[in-house]
Amino acid sequence: MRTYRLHYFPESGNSFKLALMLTLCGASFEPVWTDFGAGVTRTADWRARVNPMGEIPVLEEDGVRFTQTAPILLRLAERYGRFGGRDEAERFEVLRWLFWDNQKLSGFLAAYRYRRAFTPAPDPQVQAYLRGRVDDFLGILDAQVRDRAFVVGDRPTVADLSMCGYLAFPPEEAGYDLPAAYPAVAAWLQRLATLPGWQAPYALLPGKRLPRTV
Ligand SMILES: N[C@@H](CCC(=O)N[C@@H](CS)C(=O)NCC(=O)O)C(=O)O
Repeated sequence: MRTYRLHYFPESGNSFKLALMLTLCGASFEPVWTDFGAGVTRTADWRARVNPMGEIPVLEEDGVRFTQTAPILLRLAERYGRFGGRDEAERFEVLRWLFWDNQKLSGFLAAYRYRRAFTPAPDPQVQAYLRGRVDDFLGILDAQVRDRAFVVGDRPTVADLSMCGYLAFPPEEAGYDLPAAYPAVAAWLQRLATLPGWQAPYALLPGKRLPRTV
């Protein structure tokens, strides 16, 4: 049996993506809480020892470290035969949405939510810019899941697990009323939450939390 250690902090949606995938695949992991708020991931020591990219999450599989959630999710999909695409066309779609999510939805939503909920006095101009981008991306996701159960059709894939990473947290953190503004996204999240083994972010990512500003 493989052993996993996940370096994370509880507010990290990127960490949630991996914790959720492992859990849905029936794999357990040792949570390695990391003091992101104190700037540990910015230190030369942490970067030399854990991740030269200076990012959380880091997943250790049998002592080998891996970073970047998209390729890790794809690797786990292959390893467990779960949540991958069924054929070439689906695999292309999974990749397409994973790239989009990393650059767009998760990328901007993570920055917007972190400043909104965990940063004292964020710059309102920066927030307005980020919110405008997130609004656009949520509209794109809403259209995608309006007439299909999951992002790539009738079955959940790692594209869904990636894209829900920052949307599964308590709504007051990002400040979106999804059922009102993006009803298809809200319904899609509810479908994901019925997957056997699903757990909410703070249930999967325990430990000391950052002080919330909203
Ligand atoms: N594309 C990366 C994003 C990872 C990421 O941005 N992690 C955040 C925390 S959730 C981080 O460590 N940010 C530090 C920074 O941007 O300097 C992934 O999928 O793993």
